[in-house]
Amino acid sequence: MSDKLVQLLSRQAGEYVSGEAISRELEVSRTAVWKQIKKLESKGYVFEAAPRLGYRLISAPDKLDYDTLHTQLAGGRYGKSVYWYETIDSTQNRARELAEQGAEDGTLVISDQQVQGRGRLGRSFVSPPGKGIWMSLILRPEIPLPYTPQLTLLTAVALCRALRRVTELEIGIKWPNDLLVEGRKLSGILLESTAEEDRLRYVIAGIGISVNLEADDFPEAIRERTVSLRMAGNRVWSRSEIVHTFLQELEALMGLYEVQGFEPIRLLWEALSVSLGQPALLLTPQGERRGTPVGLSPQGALLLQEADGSIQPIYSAEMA
Ligand code: BTX
Repeated sequence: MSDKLVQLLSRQAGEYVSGEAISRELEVSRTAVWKQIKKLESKGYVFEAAPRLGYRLISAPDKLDYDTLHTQLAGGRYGKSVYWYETIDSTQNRARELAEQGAEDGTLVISDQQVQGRGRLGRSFVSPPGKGIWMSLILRPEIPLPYTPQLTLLTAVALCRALRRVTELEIGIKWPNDLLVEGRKLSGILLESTAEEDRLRYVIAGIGISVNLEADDFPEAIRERTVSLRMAGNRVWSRSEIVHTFLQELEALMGLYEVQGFEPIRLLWEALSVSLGQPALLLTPQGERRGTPVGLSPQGALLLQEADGSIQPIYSAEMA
């Protein structure tokens, strides 16, 4: 029935169709029509309902399926192998299993929905179906173990550049790895690495992007702090185009990093950061620190200028 309803409204190309006409054509009650509309909305369809006029279809959900990704990503360094799921606990878990089984550098695990999407420090990451990008990339970089945090910064730069390229929205990086638009969080990056005797075996770069979510897709507790590209740009975006553009940017930046080291990445990160020059409170494992972030060190630590004028490198912290 929901297919028939979509067909019927699509035939009218954005025009209103009355609830009565729909219920007549589909031979169901008007309450049943309303229930189907609600069900389709939860899958990413957007309708406008107006008293007396009925319903009209504004947009259909964006498709992110295996075939589209497989075709679009063939030929690149990242995403040569794609593992696509309709629903999964967390793409991080699946990517780790695949990495342990020897999956190659650049293997991409992506799911339309996650039921246990996770962030840092045990926080959860909201990952509803049909509207976001929830993916994990297996990386096997040949770098010394202490350089691993540089990859978080590199991933954030690649993602920020890709999202700006596709949407032309003013997206910035909040240290270390959140992407913000209009001061609200749009995307998070979670790098989990596995080492053996001081050698980096692999890194799982988990990336969550709230692409086409609506405000009420976010739980109330975080609604004020979060945003989607759809909310910021007032339109539905193609998720496969974003994945493709991000992987292209990542490939270019990783190439640069392998040849020239962290310096060019550091400069790009600083140019895209919204954290520099703003007084901040940092929660470090050693306690609270206040100051103004002024840049990144050559290794990738955040340089925090404290009240006495001294500049301290911060390697890991939460920015309040
Ligand atoms: P984080 O701990 O920095 O961010 C988690 C916080 O972000 C939450 O506490 C909440 O405030 C906010 N948040 C939750 N869901 C969303 C959302 N959909 N959009 C914007 N903000 C949100 C950041 O952790 C790292 C997140 C990585 C997520 C990816 S998704 C693919 C992969 N699989 C997986 O389980 N995690 C990663």
